[in-house]
Amino acid sequence: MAHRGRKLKGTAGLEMSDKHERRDDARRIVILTGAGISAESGVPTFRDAGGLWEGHRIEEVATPGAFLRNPRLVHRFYNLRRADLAERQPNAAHQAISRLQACRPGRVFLVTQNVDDLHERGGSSELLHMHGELRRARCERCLARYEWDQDLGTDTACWECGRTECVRPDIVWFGEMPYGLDLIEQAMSEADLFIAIGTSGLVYPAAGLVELALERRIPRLEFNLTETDASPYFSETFPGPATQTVPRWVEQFLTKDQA
Ligand code: BJW
Repeated sequence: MAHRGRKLKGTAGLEMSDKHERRDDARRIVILTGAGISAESGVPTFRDAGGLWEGHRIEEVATPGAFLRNPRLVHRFYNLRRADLAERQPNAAHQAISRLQACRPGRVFLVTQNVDDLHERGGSSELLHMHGELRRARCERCLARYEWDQDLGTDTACWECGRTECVRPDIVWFGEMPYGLDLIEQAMSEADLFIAIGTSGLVYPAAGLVELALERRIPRLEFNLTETDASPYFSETFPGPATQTVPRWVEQFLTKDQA
């Protein structure tokens, strides 16, 4: 997945090339979600509030270097977010996606950058957490990964090898390889439609998926509160809160699909 190299100028050029894109009904859909889909459930996004947590930039707490320098700070960041999850409920956008998946079994590949579990609790059983999950831990020493619902600390013993000072949240930090890139590339190579919901399109390789879709000339839909830097790469942007735009689109899509 190439990093975005050049910015497309306006949408006029895209309209021209879109004429040649396939317009038949989408059979295989890839949906990429980001923090915006969980915003209306009360989970803060990364960049909307200045990207700060207690005065720290996200890059200061979400890197392997930060964990080496200050593991207590990093554990606190994730412990608070893990505990907060219990207060959050999936919203209408999570539920609309699971309805779409239920109506088109095996044909909607859902990949989320989010580390919350709101898609699962919204009814999606098939999805890929490319940036890991808050409710999982992993051991830096024996590389075991497992479900973990409790606070983590430097004294937490690994479930597998029993050692301490090596258990960390199972989260993909800056500079680390996201999970499931081979599956994502495979799904993108078969997709007829690409949809991005609630993501700023700033973090790679997720941000590069729309470019893959553009190369394959498949339709690309963006759902976001506003236009983003990535909007020129999409065929269509649906502005507004995801809890309104996504269920409306899913209903229309399924109605057309069943007609
Ligand atoms: C709504 C809404 C509503 C709000 N309705 N919408 C220089 C150039 C290019 C790349 C790099 C570079 N230097 C380094 C890199 C690579 C780096 C990167 O991309 N950095 C950028 C910052 C430049 N990437 C990596 O390091 C990744 N690994 C990697 O590249 O490995 C090597 C590799 C090489 C080749 C191929 C493959 C791999 C790893 C990235 C890990 C990201 N980790 C984080 C934190 C960990 C998780 C956590 O703590 O929770 O993941 S960063 C953070 O950003 C988090 C998110 O998943 C991710 C994306 O953010 P997201 O979801 O888009 O949220 P926001 O807040 O940015 O946007 C929210 C959007 O919602 C906004 O647009 C709102 O408008 C919208 N919204 N309410 C609809 N109601």
